[in-house]
Amino acid sequence: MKNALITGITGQDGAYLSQHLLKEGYKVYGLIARRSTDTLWRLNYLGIENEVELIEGDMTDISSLIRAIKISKASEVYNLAAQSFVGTSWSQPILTAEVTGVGVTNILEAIRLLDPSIKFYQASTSEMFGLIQESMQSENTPFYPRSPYGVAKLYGHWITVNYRESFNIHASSGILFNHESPLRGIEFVTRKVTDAVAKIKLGLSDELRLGNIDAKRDWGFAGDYVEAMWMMLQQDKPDDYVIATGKTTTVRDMCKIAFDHVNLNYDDYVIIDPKFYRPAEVDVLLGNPTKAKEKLKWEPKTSLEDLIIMMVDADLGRIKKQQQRG
Ligand code: NAP
Ligand code: G4F
Repeated sequence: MKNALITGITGQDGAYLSQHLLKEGYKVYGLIARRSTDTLWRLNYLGIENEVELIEGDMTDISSLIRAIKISKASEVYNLAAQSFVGTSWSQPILTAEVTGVGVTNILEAIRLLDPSIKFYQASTSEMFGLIQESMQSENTPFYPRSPYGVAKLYGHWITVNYRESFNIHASSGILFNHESPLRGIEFVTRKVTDAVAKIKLGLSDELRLGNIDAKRDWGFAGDYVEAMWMMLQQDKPDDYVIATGKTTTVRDMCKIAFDHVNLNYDDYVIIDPKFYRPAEVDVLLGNPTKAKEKLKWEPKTSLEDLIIMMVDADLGRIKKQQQRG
């Protein structure tokens, strides 16, 4: 049996990746940061809370990472932990740099010191393309990050490449475009929309305040994307891969899908609120997943329509359950 350690196990991707690795027969360990509130709701939602082993630690504390690698005896480490919300990266740029950027060096150093044969996955991002330099972004497109988050992730990406080249570590960087699910944090735009649509449909709200709805994203389903992470670590050689659908859609059209699903007109409820504009915007992202298709044999399986409908239905179900509980 193989052992895996996931940092960020309590996040959206951490939950789906745990589920996938358990299905593949792994013993799954997760790094859990100390919080005053419960962060296990996603593992709970998937019914796997008791199937994973949690080890306390923080990306900014290398001693805790060394301890987690020692306890887990992991042969694969998936580094998903991050301050991952772009908006927050302008209000907490130093924290974002320390967790999302330097945190990657902390875990790579822990691997280098303890056992450089451990395979490593870094959760890189399409945010690194930012002000896009090519209409469709591939592994060869130059980067131009537009937020403190994007800058921190670019550091994480390059330190991963550097440890691969310097120390021969099997370290791969997945450049994942936006991926969503019913487990997405409520602050991200898809989930903010699907949650609001459910509340409006059930008479609990009558408006949805958004920022730049002309922004375009290449959205896929998180459940499909975590499979690509695992596939990268099963390759003979480490490498970098773009994971995307190859389609881009405006926030406006994504809203339409969500409202249409419950027979409402988005125009009657959406209010543009400059409060949600960003100091610098990533206007459009569109990924070219050809390399992943050819080398990993990975393909996205879920359409944006199916994804948004899945999310609206999950939010409707969740709210109805809460109402029943009183
Ligand atoms: P997420 O839901 O925000 O999860 C982030 C995870 O990181 C949570 O488990 C969080 O723990 C943990 N974390 C935050 N600060 C930490 C710290 N100091 N020490 C230890 N753990 C810490 O993010 P996600 O959507 O699953 O994304 C997973 C990774 O992929 C992130 O690195 C993200 O930046 C990257 N990424 C995401 C997307 C996307 O579209 N989802 C696209 C490209 C790349 P708590 O639960 O305790 O807060
Ligand atoms: O859902 P978002 O907050 O995601 P964003 O900024 O693209 O970042 C996500 O995807 C990245 C991959 O490219 C990840 F690396 C990152 O960790 C995160 O998961 O915003 C999407 C778009 C933006 O253009 C934003 O300006 O939606 C626009 N938007 C418009 N109104 C809004 C809102 N975004 C949010 N969060 N809230 C709004 O009210």
